[in-house]
Amino acid sequence: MSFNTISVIGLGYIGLPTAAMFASRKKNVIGVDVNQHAVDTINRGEIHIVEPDLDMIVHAAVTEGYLKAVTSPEPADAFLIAVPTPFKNNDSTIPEPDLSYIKKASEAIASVLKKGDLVILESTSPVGATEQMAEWLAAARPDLSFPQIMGESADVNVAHCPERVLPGHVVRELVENDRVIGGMTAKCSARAVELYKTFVQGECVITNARTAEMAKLTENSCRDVQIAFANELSIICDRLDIDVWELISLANRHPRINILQPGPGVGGHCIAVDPWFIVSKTPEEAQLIHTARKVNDAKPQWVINKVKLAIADFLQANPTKTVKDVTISCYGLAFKPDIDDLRESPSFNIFSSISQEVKIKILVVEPNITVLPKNVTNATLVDLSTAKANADIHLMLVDHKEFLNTKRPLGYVIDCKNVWSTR
Ligand code: SAJ
Repeated sequence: MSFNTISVIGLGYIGLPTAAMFASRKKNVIGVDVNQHAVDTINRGEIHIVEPDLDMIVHAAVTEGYLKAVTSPEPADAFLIAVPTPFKNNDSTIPEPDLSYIKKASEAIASVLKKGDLVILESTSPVGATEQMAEWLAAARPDLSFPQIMGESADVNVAHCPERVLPGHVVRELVENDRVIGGMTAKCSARAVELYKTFVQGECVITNARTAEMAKLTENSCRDVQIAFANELSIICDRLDIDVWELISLANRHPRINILQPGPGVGGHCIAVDPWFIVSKTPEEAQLIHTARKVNDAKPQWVINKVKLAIADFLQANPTKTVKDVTISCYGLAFKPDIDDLRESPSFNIFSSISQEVKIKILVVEPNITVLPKNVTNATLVDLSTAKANADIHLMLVDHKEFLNTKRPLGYVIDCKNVWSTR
């Protein structure tokens, strides 16, 4: 059975581009989001998130009548759930995933489900979440059968197909990346492949739902562990007076070594989050993954301590000055290069801690924003040359393209990204 109408629940960084790609292939797409502002913006043919090329695709899809946004689900042939899976707001030392958005989304679509529909969970989820979602659907619709009981003859098919696209490259990666398809049965997988083949040019590789869930968590945990290795090396090298960047480039000349780059910490909404979904499920077994999280989470404080040491050094060398006379320039606040996203950013957190803990003057250069967030009051957003000319301490946090190939400033330099080569 083909899919004439496709519904995407959650119109954020993943859901909206996915909805737009189906619509660009002339499928009728109903996007659902609880955020009225997002719904209104999309229905005007505009977008409420920053992602290259997405605005054109959404504009065309809405204008041609293939994409509309609504606040409550309507009947469709396939439903893709792309809602957030944040942490629970509790005091646990191991953050636990909060599946309440998935529960709400499944309960919302349950009322419009019919025999023959396909439900896909795209949200990054702990192992077992797809089976749990199928239970919630079954509880809400006892008149329909689901794969956990009826297997291949179920009325409704269910699969987990995790998204794997890189922010900033979503439109291209949605089409080109291979896709992991984890159906609860073989038929569920086959139908999910048929759906994604509407626009996916990469291979759709079939597995079961639990393995698909774990595959996504594994990819991001693998990157987290590798970055933790680089971050730990940077701290060891600092103690041993070795240039970590030179060290890594030498080691990477070995044909089987490929060490990633250290930085001020790991940010974003995925790599610093997903490993916890493994650790919270298997705390005894996930020792290395847990340690990597701790190493990466500790790196911002290490950088803050470096800044404090630089201030103490500066004051010792300039005994007539006090803390209030010291100026620091911070270069970059986003969670990674060439984006404007300051959320979950170690660089922003470092900047914010310095501004709260140490009463020095702060200049900030962040080429991707025009104003500092409203809650920041004791820092000034300036251009690169002003920051370089007017600070005693220079803290390079993000290797934005505007900073590359610029001259190292005079004064104390703490370079977390090897932009100004010599330490
Ligand atoms: N980082 C380093 N050193 C490095 C590479 C990255 O410190 O060598 C830092 C970045 O500065 C940033 C963080 O890691 O703070 C994460 O950045 P990223 O570019 O590695 O990844 P994300 O979070 O933008 O996207 C990841 C991707 N996953 C993998 O590369 C395995 C993407 O494919 C996923 O779809 C996405 O997570 C997601 O949605 O899960």
